[in-house]
Amino acid sequence: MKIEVLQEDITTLAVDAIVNAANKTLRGGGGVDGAIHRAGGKDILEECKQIGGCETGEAVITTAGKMPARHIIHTVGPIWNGGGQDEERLLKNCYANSLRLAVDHDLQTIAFPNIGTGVYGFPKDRAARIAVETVEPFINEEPSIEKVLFICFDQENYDLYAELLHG
Ligand code: AR6
Repeated sequence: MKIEVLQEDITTLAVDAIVNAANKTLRGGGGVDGAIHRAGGKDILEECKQIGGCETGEAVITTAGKMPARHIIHTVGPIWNGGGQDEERLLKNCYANSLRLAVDHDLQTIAFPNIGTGVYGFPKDRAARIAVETVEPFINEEPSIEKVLFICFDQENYDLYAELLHG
């Protein structure tokens, strides 16, 4: 299986890239973004400042500072506003653009958090379905990606992903 579901702190993983659920400013924040900047140290913020910012659904890459991962792919999820503002397509773009960036940088193992499902309020069941339905076909057609880890911090997300992937 190229996909695994784990209940972990994403900052502890020794993978080629961990994905950050950032905001458009790339200046850090709460949730997983805060945890990543705390664990990785201040060099990450410096790199983010150089990049400048990131649009919703897009992705950018930095090093991972003091964390065991090699890189951080920062992507910006949509703020959930009822579903009528293209939120689903934008969340799909987060997963697809992060994977494209990973391929462009020859990264083979990637860990995703549950983008959008915390502060940004995206319904967890819909977000999990979008994540799996975007990542699965992408990596089936992209042999350079060896492993994708879905890192579920809370039990509800873990159960949703386990059900989607293992029934
Ligand atoms: N490891 C893995 N997952 C985590 C961790 C962790 N250490 N900490 C939290 N999560 P959120 P969003 C989960 O709010 O909804 C920030 O302020 C968390 O349980 O981090 O995309 C940014 O700067 C949830 O399931 O991201 C933005 O302003 C998931 O990560 C805004 O929040 C995503 O929750 C982005 O909001």
